[in-house]
Amino acid sequence: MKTIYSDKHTLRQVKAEIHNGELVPPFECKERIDYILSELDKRGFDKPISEQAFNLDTVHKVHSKDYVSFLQSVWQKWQAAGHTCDAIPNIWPSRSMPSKVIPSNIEAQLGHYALAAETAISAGTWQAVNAAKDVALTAAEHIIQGEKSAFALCRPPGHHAAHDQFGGYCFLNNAAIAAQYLRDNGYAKVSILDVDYHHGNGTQQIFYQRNDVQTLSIHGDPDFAFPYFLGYANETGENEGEGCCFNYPLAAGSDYTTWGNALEKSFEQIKQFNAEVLVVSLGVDTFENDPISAFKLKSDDFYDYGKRIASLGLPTLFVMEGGYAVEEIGINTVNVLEGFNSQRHAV
Ligand code: OKP
Ligand code: ZN
Repeated sequence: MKTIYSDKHTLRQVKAEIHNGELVPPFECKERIDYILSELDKRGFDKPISEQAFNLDTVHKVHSKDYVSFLQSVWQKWQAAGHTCDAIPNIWPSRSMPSKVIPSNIEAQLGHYALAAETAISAGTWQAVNAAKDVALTAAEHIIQGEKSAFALCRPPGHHAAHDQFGGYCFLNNAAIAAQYLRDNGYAKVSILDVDYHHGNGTQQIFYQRNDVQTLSIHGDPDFAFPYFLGYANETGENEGEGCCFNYPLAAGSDYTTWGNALEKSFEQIKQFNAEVLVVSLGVDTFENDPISAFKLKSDDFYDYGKRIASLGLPTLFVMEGGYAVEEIGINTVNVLEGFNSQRHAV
């Protein structure tokens, strides 16, 4: 399996995130990628391939143009307003003032386009975000050219990014953009399986009214886990998309037996949908020692579910999402890929 990777991810380095009422070093840090690269190398995976540059056509099919221009220009506007530190949203159009007007003030714009406050924006953020989308598209192109699998080592992650909102460390929805590109290049039906600990709210929202892309997410029950306001089991899709969305919220402390049962249920739906290609939003924050999550998966479990995903027999694009136990992120991520490969070679 080929890995696609961009060193431009290092251009995104923010000072802090708001966590439990204080500013802490960001969990979503550049070192995450170093551990994954070194583990891939250690286990004999091919040297990562650099991303090709893509224009914004596919991006504009899943995100609004005004949102994308905001991402491109927010740092300059923030600086022009006289600020030198990272930009952090802090006020929202909310239930008591539900304005759809976008004020010209940059602090107000941050609130309009943000869904949460933990995600700061720094000087190189757009460059890193844009490169992550190129990584996802380059990997999708490999699938289109006939590769049976590919690994898009994206950073920052994407699955919380909605049609016109950022948050949860995400700006452009890399998996959604890849899925759209697959749709536009010969694949009639795409399933996106999100195994990150957190609900893939952005991916769900983007495809909620569509029947060509099925979304499935296994995650901490939003009653107690971020992003709290989406990801319940009774969200099933709308209009044309009715019946194309599946959520598997699980209790805090869930282990691999419980998690694996949800995985099997998701497989039944993927088969019933007749997916032609699978995009996996691969977050390894389901790991027992993840600092911000509450599931109990062990490192060996990642290898096992990689095998199980391969048993679907679909062309599969893995897109990196979360995972914050930094020293184990490489082992857990590569376990999934190696498990997948082992099954593929067996059949
Ligand atoms: C991004 B991805 C904990 C709040 C959690 C944001 C989590 C973003 C996760 N106090 N804050 O899905 O791994
Ligand atoms: Zn996550």
